[in-house]
Amino acid sequence: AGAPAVDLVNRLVGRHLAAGRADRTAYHDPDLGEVSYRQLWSAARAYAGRLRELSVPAAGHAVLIADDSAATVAAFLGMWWHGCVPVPISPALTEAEVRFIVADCAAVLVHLDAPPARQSLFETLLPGLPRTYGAQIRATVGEPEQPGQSHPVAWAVDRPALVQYTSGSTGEPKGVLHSAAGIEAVLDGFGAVLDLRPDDVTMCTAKMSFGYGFGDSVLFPLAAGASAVLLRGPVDAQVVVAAMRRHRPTVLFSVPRMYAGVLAVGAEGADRLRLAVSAGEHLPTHLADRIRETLAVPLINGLGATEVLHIAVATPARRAVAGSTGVAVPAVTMTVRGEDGAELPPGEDGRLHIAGRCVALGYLNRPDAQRRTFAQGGAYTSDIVRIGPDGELRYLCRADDVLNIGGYKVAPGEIEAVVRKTEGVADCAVIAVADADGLDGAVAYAVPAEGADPVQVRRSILRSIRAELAPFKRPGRIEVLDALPITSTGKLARFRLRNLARR
Ligand code: 3SK
Repeated sequence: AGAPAVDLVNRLVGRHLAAGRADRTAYHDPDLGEVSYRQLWSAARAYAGRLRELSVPAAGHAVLIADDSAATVAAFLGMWWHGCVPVPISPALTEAEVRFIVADCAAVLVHLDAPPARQSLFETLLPGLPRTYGAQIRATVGEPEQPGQSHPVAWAVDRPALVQYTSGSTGEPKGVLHSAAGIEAVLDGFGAVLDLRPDDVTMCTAKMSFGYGFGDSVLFPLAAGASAVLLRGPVDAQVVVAAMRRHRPTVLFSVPRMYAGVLAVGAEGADRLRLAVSAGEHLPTHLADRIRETLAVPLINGLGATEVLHIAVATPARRAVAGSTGVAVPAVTMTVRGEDGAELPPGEDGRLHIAGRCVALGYLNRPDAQRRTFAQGGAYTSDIVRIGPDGELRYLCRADDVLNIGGYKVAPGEIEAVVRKTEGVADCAVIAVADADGLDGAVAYAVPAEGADPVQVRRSILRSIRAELAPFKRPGRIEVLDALPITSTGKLARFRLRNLARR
């Protein structure tokens, strides 16, 4: 007998129709308004029908370059219905990244629903592949069923059902292969911690093309039969507060940097909030206290990684321990391990290792990185941590050079490469520097070429990073120096740059 199978579309949507919840709102879509579970189901079914018409091979990878919308979710579901593997990527990625990912996963289809300027760029960038432009969400109440195959595909639990790309320390994105078992595991794991109800209205400030947003705007609210508010376009604190005022969510998912912004703007629209969730980057204790006090709700601080699909370690909502990142969520085992992979006792610093069904199947086409990360029966998350005598996890720092800017993981080398090739630049180094809230931001230090005007060089760098880096990868500060500090062995003295940045 083969591996057991799970019908993802029924698990997330179909069963709400069967349970008489078809007309409940699944999404508050920025363009369409309220979209019901019935409409979502019909749109997914019709989208799967379109994939069949296009002869898209089942089991192939289908890249979604799309902003958040109910139509994007219908496309995800339609892909699962048809049997192909969604590969969501951000429309803000550079041309080179998009081209790399489409080739790396050997995409059989591209779903394009990006802002107009990016849309036409991708049109010319990606010739030759079948493409779709958004699922049709119709007013289906009382309308005949849209065409499409009648039953969604059942996914063998051990085969890839989703690919999420993550930045590596070299800057080359790595495709993480998730199984249907992994999806079920996060629903039973962090999903159980969240305990969403059908009358919850969730809102997540991270887009669903990133792991955190995918879980918070697709998996958890749909599995619970709740409704989710979607934010289209660039998301900043003003946008979040305006959407909170309008929709008055009961559960807010965000990252520490955005919480700091929301508190600064004045957190209106929080009157129905019952829970706030923070993850993506380290949450400093004083910011956690301010969030709890200002929003007046319990706060979950979580630690997740793309390699384990979502949050694997979290603080229980009702018990705040200063400085803690919490304990393993249900069905996850967390251990701290040394360089040799051996488990370390409480109190010792080491690499965080997660075991459980949420651990991904591995990386696409990266056997070496896969061997390093997926080992000892689980996966390493790139965090250096310690388990305290109370059994709670304390986050210490990252295990690699990757920057974490507001939850986005960015390789410093990627920013350095863009700055270095700017006219008039001789050298560059990028480091993370903590701001007044204790949150990391990227600072780029550039050295002008001989004879180049430093003011001009700074302007040129700003132009290149705007042209070549996605907004979330852009350094917040650019400093021009005569030379980069080096150690006695001739290496870059990052600690001296850090001291400079603090002055
Ligand atoms: O922090 C992360 O990198 C992350 C990744 C996937 C899902 C959730 C989170 C918080």
